[in-house]
Amino acid sequence: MRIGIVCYPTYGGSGAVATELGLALAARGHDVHFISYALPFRLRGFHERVTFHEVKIGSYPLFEHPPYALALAVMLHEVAVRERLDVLHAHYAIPHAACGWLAKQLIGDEGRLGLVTTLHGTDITLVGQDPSYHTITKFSIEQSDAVTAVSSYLRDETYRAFGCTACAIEVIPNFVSLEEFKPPAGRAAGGEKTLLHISNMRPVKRLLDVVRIFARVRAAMPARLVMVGDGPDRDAAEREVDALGVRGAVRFLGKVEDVAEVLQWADLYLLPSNSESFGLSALEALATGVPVVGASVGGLPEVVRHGVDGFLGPVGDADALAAGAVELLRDQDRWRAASTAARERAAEFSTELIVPRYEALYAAVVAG
Ligand code: GMT
Repeated sequence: MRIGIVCYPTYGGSGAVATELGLALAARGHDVHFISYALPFRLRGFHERVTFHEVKIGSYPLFEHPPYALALAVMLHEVAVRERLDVLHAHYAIPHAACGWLAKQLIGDEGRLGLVTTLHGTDITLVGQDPSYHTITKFSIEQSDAVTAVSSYLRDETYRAFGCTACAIEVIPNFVSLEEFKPPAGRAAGGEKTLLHISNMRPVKRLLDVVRIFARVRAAMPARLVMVGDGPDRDAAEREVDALGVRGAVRFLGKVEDVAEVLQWADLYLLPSNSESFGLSALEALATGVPVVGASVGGLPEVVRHGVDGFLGPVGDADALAAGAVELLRDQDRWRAASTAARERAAEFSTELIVPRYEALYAAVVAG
């Protein structure tokens, strides 16, 4: 098939999933066209069946905010016609699903383009519910030929918030490459424990809780914290590190290209977010054999099994989450069992199991 993928290129889960999906589809023989305003951050190297189309946003002195969505719709239309796309897959509803719908209108009788939309998280739980975007988000979900959500939680939340009872949303969970994300060959037992957090450091990630959980763990055992990524809450987290007197044990690495390698350092992954529709980074940690400590809300309990491959506790309760972390790290046998279970759990979300579900969906959309 000839598949267009429109996504955000920036550091974040939806762009990561879109890119890994496109690469996996290309490896399975499809022609894949990525369309965005910059190269998606996980799209590295050369791939024979992959093409990147950069959206140019024309400026004009009148525009305080150049209309990216219009430039994107025009580019989607151009690519769809020139490359004879069968399917356009929009990742993150705003504005991609609406732009896909516009591109379809521009195509008119020139051909048929199937529009698939994948809902990822804050496009539904936060941004999409903002009155400025609610109507267009609902409309573009209803107008898509197929809609997927990355967890049952997100599907149900979409029905609840948008009331689009007519739209059948299929849950296709995120996936992970078990070859790329794998436990290190040998892990030293005992000694200093490494706790890891990776994110785009927005308020939803609760970075202060990450630091607070770590400080409590460090009071119980030798430990260090590695923070990967960047974003608006990084400064506040840096200040909390100083306030709690743990500066010597914390490293902020900034954005890292190869998160699979960094995960191999970790003994525990921290994801105490207010809500994760799925928690892709948690799945990647599990695949690396790293148990996860996080909040028992949103879609995270569909990925991490409390008491099996991690610990899930109340949002904002740093004491409870830290106690869970200490319990896991203190007992080497318990940690080893959780690590083994984590890898087994991740195998249920392998690329080989999940990507064919997207292929089947595309085929159904093309068949009409
Ligand atoms: O929705 C967001 O906050 C951004 C989004 C992204 O584009 O980075 O992340 C979401 O999509 C990921 C991939 O499907 C999920 O793993 C994340 O849980 C989800 N983030 C949230 O729900 C906060």
